[in-house]
Formats: sequence, C-alpha cells, structure tokens
Amino acid sequence: MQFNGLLEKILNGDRRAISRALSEVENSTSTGEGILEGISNLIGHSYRIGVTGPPGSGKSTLTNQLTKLLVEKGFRVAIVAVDPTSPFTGGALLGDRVRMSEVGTNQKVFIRSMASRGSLGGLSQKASDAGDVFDAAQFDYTIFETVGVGQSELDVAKAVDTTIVVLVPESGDSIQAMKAGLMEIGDIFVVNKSDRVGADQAVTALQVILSMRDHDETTWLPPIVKTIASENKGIDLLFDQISNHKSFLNEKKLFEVRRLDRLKNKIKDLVVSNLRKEFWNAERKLILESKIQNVLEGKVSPAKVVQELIDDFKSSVIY
Ligand SMILES: Nc1nc2c(ncn2[C@@H]2O[C@H](COP(=O)(O)OP(=O)(O)O)[C@@H](O)[C@H]2O)c(=O)[nH]1
Ligand SMILES: [Mg+2]
Repeated sequence: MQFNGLLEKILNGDRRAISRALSEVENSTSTGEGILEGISNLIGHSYRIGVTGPPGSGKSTLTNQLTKLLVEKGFRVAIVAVDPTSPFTGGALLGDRVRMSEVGTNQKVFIRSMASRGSLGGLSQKASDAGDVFDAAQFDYTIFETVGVGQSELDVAKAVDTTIVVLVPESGDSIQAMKAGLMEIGDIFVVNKSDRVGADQAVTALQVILSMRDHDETTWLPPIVKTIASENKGIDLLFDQISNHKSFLNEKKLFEVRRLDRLKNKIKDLVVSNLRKEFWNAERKLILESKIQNVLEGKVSPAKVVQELIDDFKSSVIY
C-alpha cells in the first residue's frame, strides 16, 4: 500500500487501512510517524470519552450500551479498549473482546484493543495517537476504556474531553476510588449495577466526597448517574450528561483548553522520547556499564555518573 494511498483510505474510513495505521502507530514505526504527521491538521472533529473504574464494575458492558445508543443516534463510534495484560502470559484478556463483539460487527463501530504493558513509549500517548487516527477517519465519538488502576491507565482516561468513572454500590467502592485517584479525574460518575442493594447510599457517599472537591461557580459539578448496564437502563441519562458536559466545555471555552493541554503533553512526551533515543547511543551505554560497579561499591555517586553522561551528551551537540 502506497503511503499517500494509505492516508487517503484512512480519511475515507477504509477499515483495513485504519487497522494498518493503528498497528503502525502502536508500534511507533516510521510509517506510523508519517501517518500521524499527515493527519495532524485533519483532527479535532471526534469527541473523546474516557471510561474508567475498578475491574468488574461494568465498563465494557456500559461502553457496549453507550455505543449502541450513539449508533442509533446516527453516530460513528470507535472504541479503544486498553486491556489489562496478564503478567504471566503477556496476552490480553479475551473477555472484553468477547463481550464487545456484540457491537463489533457493526460497520459504524470500530473496536481496537491495545496492550497496556510492553508498549514502547507512553501508553496514554499511544492511545491518544490511536484517537487521532479515528478522528481523521471521521468517527464522531472515540471511547477509551481502561481499568482505573495504575497511573498510565488513569492518564489514558483523563486525556479526553469527558471522563466517566464507573463504580458499583458495594460499600467502600468510593473509598477505594478515592485512593486510586479516580475522584479527581471524573467529569461524570456512574453507579452501575444499581439493581443491587446500596445504590442510593453509594450515590450519597459519592456526593459527600465530590462536595469536598475544589469548586466555585465556574467549575463543573460532576453529576452522578445510576445505571444497570446489563439491562440497558440509565444509558440515556448518561448520554444526556455527556451532552451537558460537552456544552459546558464549549460555553466556558474549556474545550480548547483541554485540547491545548493534550497537545502540550504530546509535544513534551515526544521531546522526551526523542531525546531518550538520541541520548542512549552505544557510547553512553558503555560509559554507564563502565561506571556501574563503582557506583555499587560506593566509590562514585549516581549523581556524578549522571553528570558525566549529560556532559558527554552536551559536548556531542553541535551549536
Ligand atoms: N448485576 C449487574 N451486573 C452487571 C451490570 N453491568 C455489568 N454487569 C456484569 O458485571 C460483570 C463485569 O462487567 P464488565 O463490563 O466486564 O466489567 P469491566 O471489567 O468493568 O469492563 C459482567 O458479568 C457483566 O455482565 C449491572 O448493571 N448489573
Ligand atoms: Mg472491561
């Protein structure tokens, strides 16, 4: 496939081209870089939603139902599912894909699983690059599903326009969420599995915690939505709240702020990863190897070695 042909096919929504582009981007190939470069002025159309929360809270089920609703409304939807990978096999769990297969065959829907471990470079950067591909391919919504554990997963969930945190009624879930840093990043909170006892208490507990968040009249107060994803209940209310949040971002001109933040982070990340590549050449790896024993034996401090490496790097840069 010619590179230019590939770009054109992506813009036309060709599924095989999109698939290929996503792989190139995920593997950070030069073709991938070229694609991102080629589409960089064509994005900004797609609305990005992050869905996060503890394992088993119903994120995939909810994403599935929300996708169906969006498709019914005439939208095209892409899903980036960041699968937790098993440390034993290194393989992505299949469960998510099986459950999501319900929407998987729909031509208006594109699902992509992404490994959370073993990817080169930042996970959130990879996910956001995938989002750019879907954006260029004219998807109206891109939903990023990640487990709400670990910083890199949280980074994925918050590098979007609207972040949805999915919890369940079980007592203590909101406390756990608070510990995991989920309370700060949610724009909308969902108490899923509201068919279970304690849903209303969970909502009250959440309200208490959320009221402690810094806010004034200009900040968005996160609504709490009760859903039963497995019975497709409450999904319309969730959609209404997403729309409310979208309007709020527009009104307050925060849409641009979020996108500028994303761009800033992207550029910062790229600087770091490019510098890292340039920095660790064979010569400096040798310097490190030759010093490490002395560091271990306490003859020289780590900071000294760092300085030596940086001096070497600076002297190699031609001004
Ligand atoms: N009782 C009940 N079960 C649900 C609900 N939503 C999802 N489930 C079930 O909870 C389990 C985990 O759901 P899943 O979507 O895979 O959770 P995820 O790990 O957060 O993606 C599945 O067996 C779902 O069928 C709900 O609203 N009520
Ligand atoms: Mg899931």
